[in-house]
Amino acid sequence: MTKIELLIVICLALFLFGAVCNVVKIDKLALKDVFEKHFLIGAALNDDIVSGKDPQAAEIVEKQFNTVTAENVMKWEKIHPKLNKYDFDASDRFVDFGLKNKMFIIGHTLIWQSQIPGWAFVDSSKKLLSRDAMLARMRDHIFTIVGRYKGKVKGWDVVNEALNDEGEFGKTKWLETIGKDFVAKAFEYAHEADPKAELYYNDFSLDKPAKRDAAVRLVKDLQAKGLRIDGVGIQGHWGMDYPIREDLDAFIDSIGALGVKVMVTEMDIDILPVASNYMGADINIKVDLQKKLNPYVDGLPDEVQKKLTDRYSELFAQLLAHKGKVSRVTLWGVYDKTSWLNNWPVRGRTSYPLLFDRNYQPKAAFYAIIKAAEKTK
Ligand code: 9MR
Repeated sequence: MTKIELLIVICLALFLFGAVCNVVKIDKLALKDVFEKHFLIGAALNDDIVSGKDPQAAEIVEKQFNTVTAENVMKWEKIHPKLNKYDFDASDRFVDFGLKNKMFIIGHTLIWQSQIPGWAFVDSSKKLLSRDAMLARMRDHIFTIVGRYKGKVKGWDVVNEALNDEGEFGKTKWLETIGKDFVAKAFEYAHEADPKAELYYNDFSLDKPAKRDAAVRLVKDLQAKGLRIDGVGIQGHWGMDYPIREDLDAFIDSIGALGVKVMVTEMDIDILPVASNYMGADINIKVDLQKKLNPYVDGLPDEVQKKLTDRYSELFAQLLAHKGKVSRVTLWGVYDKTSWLNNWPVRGRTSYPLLFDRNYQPKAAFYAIIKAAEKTK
């Protein structure tokens, strides 16, 4: 063997060794370790994951995440289906899963106008409850649930989606029965029920200036009343060109300046065509419309996958650049197949919004956000 040949063999061996090391390293990568110095990282869990029906998803969660949120099982209609009946089977499973894995457990959500049965707001003759009666019902709900998981659930989305895009309180039964201080009352009761639990306000579109300013006012109002509020969650149901960079920066800065935590609580990125752009389309092109709205049933073309990957990378780089201000990022689901976005705003689509694909494999976006973290000193 000549010297040159020997050199080539050595280089080749080194290259192969490097590649093998890389594969092993990648297999060992866990998001919770990669992001440890930056923020908690987690996912919303459905009941199949915690009940053992979806063990592959559970394995991903156990390996990758250090915080979990209940996707549905703690919502009023599930946990408190009838006036004098609470159902804790699924929520207990969720909390036990989080405790077993030593995770930061988030309860979602105590007060929301959706996924709540109509009886919650009326008396036995179907008359809207008085303010006092509604407050009593709210207190009972909060005390029963927060009390049960005292010391176990570390943070609560106390109020969800109370504001509208104009920066006013949305017209809800909570507002109608109690008045504007329903938010303050919910925080007051939650704190009484578990004085150590962190308490959050959670909403979508908080990057929009009017809604952001309303959230700032809401936090200041609670603080002025001497109530505990630990953080604001921007849900993070984002798209390829939404939110715009400046607005997200402004949201993080303005909430951060109030001395409370900023969290991305329900992150996913929708790359499917925006359904509302097709509203009012000619009825004759209905079949065509199905195809247009659901174009990737057989998988994502490479160039679309790349766009999604770049978008994840860009958004994580932006969150990381706020050094220490963002305390948690939670993905709204574990893998694409079970994302709510397969059925919203159009039912039965094949969507690709998360970091793991339909076969439980990490996507390019998974590696891209790891790179983004590695680039952040
Ligand atoms: O992901 C949840 C989905 O399974 C439910 O059907 C839906 C019902 O409203 O709620 C979804 O989660 C929502 C969350 O609780 C609050 N923010 C918006 C989320 C997506 O709709």
